[in-house]
Amino acid sequence: MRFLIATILAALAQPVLAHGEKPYARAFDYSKAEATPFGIAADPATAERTIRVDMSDTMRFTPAQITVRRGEVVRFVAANKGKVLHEMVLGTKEELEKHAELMTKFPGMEHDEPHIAHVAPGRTGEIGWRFTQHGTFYFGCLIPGHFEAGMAGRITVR
Ligand SMILES: [Cu+2]
Repeated sequence: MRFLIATILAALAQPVLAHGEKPYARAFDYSKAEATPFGIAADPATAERTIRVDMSDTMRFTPAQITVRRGEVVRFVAANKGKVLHEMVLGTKEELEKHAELMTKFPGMEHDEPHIAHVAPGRTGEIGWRFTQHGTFYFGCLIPGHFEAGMAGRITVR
């Protein structure tokens, strides 16, 4: 009986851990979101605005220039139009550059954080975010080689 319960629990836990369309829908507790220099994770269900960003195997985001208002909750929907894995990672320029370098050294590195959407080919991923500071921020694809090939975009917070 104890074994059976453990098996059922393991089976139930599986979908929460798997990379999916909305990896944080169930797993991430937005009330525990931590502030970063580029803002804070926010429940995409409360977003005032949805911004769709396409990702392609030509190593480009479309659009690559986005303007948001400080304080608004934005729901990014990142659509992978290519045939390889892409991801949308929010950050400062310095942070993305540092992270891209790490990814090149450790390509198997996995990370599930609310400012990152890993998206399989043909799928979409979601990020809910509130930009808390005025300024210029960035997003990039940190799959090894992609950021270096120019797979990045800019977010202006007004
Ligand atoms: Cu990519």
